[in-house]
Amino acid sequence: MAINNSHPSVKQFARKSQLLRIFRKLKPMFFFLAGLALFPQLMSAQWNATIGAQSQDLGRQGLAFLPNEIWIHAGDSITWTMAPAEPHTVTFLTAGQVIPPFTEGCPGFSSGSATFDGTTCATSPLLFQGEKFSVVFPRAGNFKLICLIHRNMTGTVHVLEPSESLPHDQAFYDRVAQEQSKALLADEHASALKHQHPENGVMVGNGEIVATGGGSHSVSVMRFGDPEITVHAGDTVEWTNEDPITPHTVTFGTEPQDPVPPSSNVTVDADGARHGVLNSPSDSVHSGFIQSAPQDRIGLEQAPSGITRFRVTFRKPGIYPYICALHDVLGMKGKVIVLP
Ligand SMILES: [Cu+2]
Repeated sequence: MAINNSHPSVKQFARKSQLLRIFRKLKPMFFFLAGLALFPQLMSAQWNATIGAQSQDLGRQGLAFLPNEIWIHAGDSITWTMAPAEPHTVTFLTAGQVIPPFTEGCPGFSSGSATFDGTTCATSPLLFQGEKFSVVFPRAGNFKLICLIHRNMTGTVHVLEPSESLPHDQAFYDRVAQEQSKALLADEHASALKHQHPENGVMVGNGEIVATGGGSHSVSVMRFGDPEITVHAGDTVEWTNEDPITPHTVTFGTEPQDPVPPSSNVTVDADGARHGVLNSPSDSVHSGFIQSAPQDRIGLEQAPSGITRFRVTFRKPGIYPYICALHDVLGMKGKVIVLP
């Protein structure tokens, strides 16, 4: 029997199966749209950023959020991944909040992830190499990002309404992060560790602050300028921290529990520098934090001058190894050879 295509039931069947085919093709799209209507967070994007950069020998540390400015939509999240051996935090404080010590959090810590909408602070604990921390931003606003242990390590997250268009994509941020990291680690000035020093003078680190549109970051050289210096018994060696931000210590012998104050055998010279005396390579003396003063701001009380200098007088010949108690894990170590 010949099939008559013009027969109404055959026509209907053909139309039906055509509709079914279209529906089958569109089914994934249909469920996707239905899903978006029911669960709007499905539409939210996940962004990635890096914390810190370092040279191969770990001596040069970029203390930075890379990139340090990101535009996202409300509902999106950002995951930060730790690149360097130097620890950092990812911290969002509320407007005007006093910056708390990193040991207390803001107060407390979120582990792994947090939500921040500007009303309640959120901070990671100290993050170490390879660790990640994610923050969800449910509400629009411009939020400052800081690290609780490094001054001048700041950034901004611009959270826009979903109706606004975003200026950049993830590939752009990856590129910016890479460029900023390269620039920090290649910084010429920070490598000039041996300039303008008196005899028996050792530079204790060096660094530079770099400002961008979203905040600032810095590079610190975690090294003693002359890691090995030779003097004579009775001489005094002088260490000076020329980093604009990072504190260091000069520590001979036993490392103290609290690295901030100097050991009890340290006195203060007339010019404000700290001073210790060593009679034997087995003796201990600890400078405490030597660090530049924080930046002043008009309208606020001025900060006292920083204590940036430590002197040690060596009475007896011998080999005196020392470390920076904060950065010895990065290789910040030195030695004073005292000849008769
Ligand atoms: Cu140090």
